[in-house]
Amino acid sequence: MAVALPSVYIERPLNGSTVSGTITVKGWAIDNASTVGTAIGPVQVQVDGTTVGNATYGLARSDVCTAYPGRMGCPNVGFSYLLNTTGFTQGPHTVTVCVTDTDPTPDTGCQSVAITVGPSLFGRYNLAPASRTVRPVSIYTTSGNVQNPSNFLSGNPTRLTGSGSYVTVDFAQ
Ligand SMILES: [Ca+2]
Repeated sequence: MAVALPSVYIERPLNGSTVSGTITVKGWAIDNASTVGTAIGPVQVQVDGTTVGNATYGLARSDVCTAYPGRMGCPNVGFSYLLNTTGFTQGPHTVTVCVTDTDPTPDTGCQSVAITVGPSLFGRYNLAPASRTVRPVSIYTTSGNVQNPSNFLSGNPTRLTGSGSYVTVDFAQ
């Protein structure tokens, strides 16, 4: 008899969606698609095949348990995980969630969704080139107690004393 692997369903992010910042990976998981199984153990979240963490499992999902009545763990079969995508390169990635049942023969079921990591929320307003070294050319203004502000331009020490003191430099760009 074929082993029915645990069923896992990723509801967010949507397959093919473009995301940025911290996103919620959520869905539900139950054992064995065809018979009543065991409780689900770890719910592992992977990005491009590398494990990034374990989701919180046990969120109430009575809607799922109405569709799949009598499953172990019901109605608390939902999972959720906060995934910070800011460290990932922009472009396509694969988010995979793998769940393992808890009987003496562990079986693992996985589901994957394809996402595209887009620019961050304010990325479209950042017009700076990705890599360019700029240097201040002049002191625009100072406020408060600033000693030798022009030292800032030559890489020598500038001392700011007291809260609220600042130097505004001009990059002439
Ligand atoms: Ca099993």
